[in-house]
Parts: sequence; structure tokens; C-alpha cells
Amino acid sequence: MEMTLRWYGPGHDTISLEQIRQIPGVTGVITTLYDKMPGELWTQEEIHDLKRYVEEHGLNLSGIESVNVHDSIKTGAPDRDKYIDAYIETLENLGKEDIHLVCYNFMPVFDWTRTELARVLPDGSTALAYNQTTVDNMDPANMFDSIAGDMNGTVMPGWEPERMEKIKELFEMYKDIDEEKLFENLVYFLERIMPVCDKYDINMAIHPDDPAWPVFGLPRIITSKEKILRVMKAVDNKHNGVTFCAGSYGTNIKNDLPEMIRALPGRIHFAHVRNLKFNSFSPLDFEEAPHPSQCGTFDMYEIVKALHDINFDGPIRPDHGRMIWGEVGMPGYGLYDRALGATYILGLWEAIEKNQK
Ligand code: DNO
Repeated sequence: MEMTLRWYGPGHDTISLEQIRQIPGVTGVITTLYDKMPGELWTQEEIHDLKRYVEEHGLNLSGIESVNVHDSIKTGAPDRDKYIDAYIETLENLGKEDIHLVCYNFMPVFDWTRTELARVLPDGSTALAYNQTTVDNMDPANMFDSIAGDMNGTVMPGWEPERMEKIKELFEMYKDIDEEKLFENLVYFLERIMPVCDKYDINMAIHPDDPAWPVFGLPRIITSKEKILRVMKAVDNKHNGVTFCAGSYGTNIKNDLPEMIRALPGRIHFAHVRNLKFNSFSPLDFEEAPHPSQCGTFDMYEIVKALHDINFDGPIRPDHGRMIWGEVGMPGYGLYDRALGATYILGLWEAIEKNQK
């Protein structure tokens, strides 16, 4: 396993590569070409420049999160092949630059969804939070406006204003798409991209839906062990793999996270490790907790142990952190709390490893 941090690229992240390099044990970043719209081609030169920039700062470019999938592909629109061709060319260019991990998602309209970006916790820190009743009472068109004020001047991935301006159009595109159609469209996409992934040994790692249930009446298909195994079986190729995001699958308390990990040997290519705290009044209200087990609902030792037991050897990253020590930055993606998360996960890993010798 390699410990990494997500980084949004020069000019987009509030955190520098110099800072990331000083977090003990972090050797790589997971990054992206942030200005690219879904469906747009990534040239080899652009990828090369990004990689060189990261390497010049003493870090590895350990994977891409994300190469976003165009909505025509997700909805199976008549022009989907044009966008899949561009995706294949992008993968080819990534392969030529020796990049072998691509995280993506297949969520309709919204990427991850939270109702608060700065819920104040008892210790005075702030965290991202979700409340289902708020979502149930909200017009999806207002979702962006309701959280935009808390983004601290950053542009959060999946919540780009240009995308949110087209929200009505996007909903229209998905009006006839149910879970089964979305699943078929995912399989179609995977079957078309597998040859280029085989050629360059690129591990595709689908990110789960967050939260792990349908929101605003939109279908969601990557939500549970059964559903992810169905995708793995439908395209039974090791390059068709998973981003195991504990905080996303974990939104559904019925998901047994260590058991899910053990059901996916060889298919987890990337891990996001994060803790959540469910509030006692409802399993549909939670906030993102500090990483240690004692601060939230999950047993983080068991999650990391399950990854270790299946010989997980891909990049791992701490996930959303709180804003602590007065930091102002992209919600979830500040420096301090994620750095604490990285060293905590490294500590768990070392203890597990030494215990097994
Ligand atoms: C949220 C992230 C997601 C993830 C995408 C992958 O913070 O985990 O936005 O990057 O769903 O495409």
C-alpha cells in the first residue's frame, strides 16, 4: 500500500505539494486535470506536465481521481460512443505516461451529496454532514445554492457552478433512466474501455455512490456488497475494480465494511479511509468524524485489517478531514486533519503488519 493525499493541482488546491511532502509516510498524490469537463480529451502533453510537476516536488503521481464520465455515457444517449472514444484516448494517454489507476463514478447528476459543509462539532472544529430530512425537503435545483456559501472560495469537485447551472437539463436527461438501465450503461462503458486498460494495465476503480441510496429520485447503483459484486461479475476483468470508500459505503449502516472488503480480493485498487458518526436520533443523519475509531461509528482497525488481509497493495488515502486549528480551505480537503488521518492509518497498518510476523 502507498499512503497518498488527494491534491487538486496547481492553482486549484489551497494546499501545496511542499506541505504534503512533509506529512510523514505520504509518498504520492492522487490528482486530476481539474479544468477538464466530463467528455473532454486529456492530451498526453497535459498529463506529462502534471506528472512532471508532481515528481519535481518529490512525490509520485499515484493515480487519477477522477476522469469524469460524460452524462451521455451514463444515460446511454445516442452520442455516447463519441464520448467513450474520447475516454479511451484519454486512458491511452495516461497509460503512455505510466499512470495505472483511474478513479471515476457513475452517479447521476450529483457526485457526493452533503447538506452541510461546516457543521460545528462540540470541540469547535467543523465537518461535512448529511441530513436526509433536509434533502427530502429541498428542491434539487437549490442544492448548490444551499451549500455554495460554505465552500470558502474553492470549487468543490462535482459541484462546479457551470454544471449546476444546467441542473434542470441534467435531470431531464435522466428522466427515463432506472437502476437497470444505468447498470447496463455502465457495463457497456466498461466493456468498451477494457481493451485499452488491458493494453496499458490501467486499473479502473469505481467510486461508490455517496450517500449509498437514491437521492432526489435519481437511481444509484454502487451502494452495497451485492451491487458492487454484480458489476465485478458482469465485466470479469481485474482492471474493472473498485475504489473502496469507507465513508461512502458506510453511510448505509447495513453495509458491513470489513466483510465487503474481504468479498473483493484483487479488485480493490484504491482505498479511501474515513470515519463517520451517526447521530443517535436517526441513522439518516451523520457527520464526518475524525479518523480514529474512538471518534466515530466505524471500527477503523477492522477496516484497515481487512485491507491488509486481502493483500491490498494500491494507493490509500485519508478521506475528508474536518477544518481544525483555524484552517480555511476546501471543505473536507484541508491539510491538518487529513495529515492526522494519514499518520493514524499508517500506525494501524504498521501494528497489523508487525502483529502478523
Ligand atoms: C468526494 C469524493 C468524490 C469522488 C468521485 C470519484 O469527496 O470522494 O467526489 O472523488 O466520486 O469520481
